[in-house]
Order: sequence, then C-alpha cells, then structure tokens
Amino acid sequence: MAEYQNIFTQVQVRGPVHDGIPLPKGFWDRVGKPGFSYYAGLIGDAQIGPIYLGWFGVASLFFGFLAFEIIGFNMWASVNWNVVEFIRQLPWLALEPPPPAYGLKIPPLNQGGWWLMAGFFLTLSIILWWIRTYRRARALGMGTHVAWAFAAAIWLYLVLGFIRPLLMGSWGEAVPFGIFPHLDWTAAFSIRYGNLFYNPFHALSIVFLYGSTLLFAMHGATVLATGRYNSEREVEQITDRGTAFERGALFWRWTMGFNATAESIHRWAWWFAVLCPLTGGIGILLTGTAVDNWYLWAIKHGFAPSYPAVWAPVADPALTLGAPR
Ligand code: 07D
Ligand code: 07D
Repeated sequence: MAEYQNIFTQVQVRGPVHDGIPLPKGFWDRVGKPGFSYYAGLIGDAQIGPIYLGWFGVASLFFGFLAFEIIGFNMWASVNWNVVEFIRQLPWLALEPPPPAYGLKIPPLNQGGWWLMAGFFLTLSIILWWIRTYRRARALGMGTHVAWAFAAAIWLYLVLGFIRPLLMGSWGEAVPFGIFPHLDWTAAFSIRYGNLFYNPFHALSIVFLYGSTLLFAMHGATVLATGRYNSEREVEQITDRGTAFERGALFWRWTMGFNATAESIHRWAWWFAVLCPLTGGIGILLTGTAVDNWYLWAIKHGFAPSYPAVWAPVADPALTLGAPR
C-alpha cells in the first residue's frame, strides 16, 4: 500500500457545502450552486462556488476578453487567417506597438493602433480586477494586503507598457503582445541599454525573486513537515506550547540560531514578493530616461571594473554614428 505523502496531496475531509458569511445589503449576490470536486480537492479546497461576480468583476472579464480577442485576431490575420499556421506559429506571433515615428500619436489600426487599443482594454481589465480584490477584501472585513501586493505587479506592468513609453515619448518603446516576441523585446532591451545585469535595481529585483523562492520553500516545507502536529491550524498553534509551530520555530533556531514566527514569516514573504516588481519597476523607469548604458554607468560608479585604455576607451555603441536613436 502506498504511504500517505503530504507533499503530493491531502486527506479530503468533507463537511456540508458552505455558502460563506452573509454579505452587507446593496451588493450583488453570490452565484452558482456550490458543489464538490474530487479533483479540486487534490490541489485545494474541494468545494467549488458560489462565486461573487460584481460589476467590477463582470467589467474586468469583459475588457480582458476584448483585449484577448483583439490580440488573437491580429495574430490570426498575420498568418492570412490560416487556422493551421495560426496554431503552429502561435508562440511566435505578435501584436507589435507602433513604430517609433508615431511617437505618442494615435497610429493607424494596422500600424500599432490595434496594439494601443488592446493595451488600453487590458489595462482597464487589470485595474478593474484590482478594484475587485480590494472591495472583496473589504466586504469580508479583511486587510487589503492582497490588493497592495497585486498593485506592486501592476506597477511594473504600467512602467513597462505605459509610464516609461510616456517619458520616452513613444509607444514604440513598449512591450509587444506575444509569447516569444515579448522575450525578444526583453533581450533586446537589455542589449540596447548596455546589459541590464549592471542595473542595480535589476539585481535587487532578482534578490527578491530568488529570495521569494527560498522563503516559500522554507515556509512550505516547515508547515508540511509539522503537519502531523496540525500545523495548518494556525491560531491555536501560535499561542499553545508543544505545538507544530513551536517545533517549526525550534527547528530553525537550532539550524540557523534564529527563527521567524508564525506571523513574521508571512511578512517576510509579502515584502520579498512585493519588492521584486517594485524595485524592478524603478530599474526599468530609470533605463533610457536617466541612464543610457548600464555597463558604462557601472564602470563610472565602481560597480563594474574598468579596463585599461590600451587602444581606445570604450565608446557607448548607442552613441556611435548610425546607431538607432
Ligand atoms: C504561474 C500564474 C498564472 C499566469 C500565467 C500567465 C497570459 C499571456 C497572452 C499570448 C507566473 C498567463 C499568460 C494570459 C498570454 C498572449 C497574448 C505566474 C503564474 C500562466 N509576461 N516572461 C512568461 C507575461 C514580461 C519573461 C510566461 C505577462 C516583461 C521571461 C507568460 C506579462 C518581461 C519569461 C508570461 C509579462 C518578461 C516570461 C509565463 C505582463 C520582464 C519566461 C509567466 C502583463 C518581466 C516565461 C515564453 C508565468 C515563458 C514568461 C506572461 C511581462 C519576461 C506567457 C502576462 C515584459 C524571461 N511571461 N515578461 O508563469 O515561458 O508567470 O515565456 O506584463 O521565460 Mg513574461
Ligand atoms: C511581469 C508584472 C506584470 C504582471 C501583471 C499580471 C495577466 C494574466 C491571466 C487570466 C514578473 C497581469 C496578468 C494579464 C491574466 C489569466 C490566466 C512581473 C510582471 C500585472 N533576469 N529583465 C526582471 C532575471 C536578464 C530584463 C525581473 C534573472 C538579462 C528586462 C526579474 C536573470 C536580460 C526586465 C528578472 C535575468 C534581462 C527584466 C522581473 C538571469 C535579457 C524587466 C520581476 C539569471 C537577456 C524586469 C528591472 C518580476 C525588471 C526584469 C530576473 C537576466 C532583461 C527579477 C533571474 C540580462 C528588460 N528580470 N534580464 O516580478 O523589472 O516579473 O527589470 O539571467 O522589465 Mg531580467
């Protein structure tokens, strides 16, 4: 008989379906008859629904769908409405922003106009969804920590596609829609501005990205490792002696000499996750606006070693004759 392994799934214990607490008057009702799904229970809670769909949720889904359709149809048009080619080439297809010549003007539809429209609807959809996370949290009497964490990601998204292009005076600076095209943009961006590795905010962003995975691994492992002592029942665990949480804390104090608490670990997690796109957004905002070449910037500030001027000093390739300006 296979041994029960809590790193894979959980024992599914089911009570009656639960509608959730009543909502204050004036809101939409939750919709959908709740039921149980064994498969949902393998990865999370087995109960599906009811779901709350307010005006903001419906509007967000609508505009998100609109953006998705505009992107999809443009990609399909780019392969002459050939279904097979559309599916075959999907990861490489793109909806590109306008060429630089248009600056911040509204371009013709097939010259980036569709891109501008899709970007507008996608942004609207994301902001409406943000409002939803804020309002649902408030309706439940929760803090708005989820909304503010989401806002950190939206900050980076807005810097990449809206704020930096505004400052640079051209929509052409923004990211294209498409799976590999947006990676090509990312690589080209790094090269154009002298290697993003020398941007200290890119480095900070990586610190928080890697730090997030480390903290997530440590936290997830600790809670699962103490599951046999009911580590998932956080409230009793924090105050009582001899609990799973005390063991988890002791484990880290014995191995590292220091331990987080059941509460503080979540603060660490929140800040690491939030600071990743927050610092990243600062790094992108500075690129091309305040700093034109991060490698030369790094040499100037003692962040990268300078090479002796044996033949000629290093010239910024972006400033040479014939370079795209
Ligand atoms: C696992 C939660 C689920 C979310 C998923 C994403 C779409 C887009 C639409 C084709 C962790 C759903 C994706 C709806 C499809 C069209 C039009 C979240 C989880 C599964 N990227 N990026 C991906 C986005 C940027 C970079 C994958 C979005 C910047 C690199 C996916 C944005 C730069 C790599 C994706 C965005 C950048 C990726 C997996 C917005 C610098 C990869 C994402 C709105 C930050 C990886 C082929 C994932 C990959 C990847 C989506 C922005 C770099 C398609 C929506 C411009 C280097 N990105 N990305 O799992 O496999 O996220 O690429 O800003 O290697 Mg990206
Ligand atoms: C994308 C925030 C927006 C997302 C939102 C979600 C939907 C989906 C889905 C319904 C992720 C909206 C969601 C629409 C709806 C459904 C299903 C957050 C996003 C609002 N880099 N790099 C980073 C590393 C290099 C470059 C950050 C590593 C090269 C550029 C991160 C390496 C070059 C940019 C990071 C590496 C380069 C970045 C992103 C290694 C390319 C950015 C953090 C080991 C050759 C971005 C300051 C993040 C940034 C960024 C990691 C290498 C380019 C830490 C580990 C040198 C242009 N890089 N990078 O949270 O902020 O993204 O830079 O080599 O813009 Mg990098």
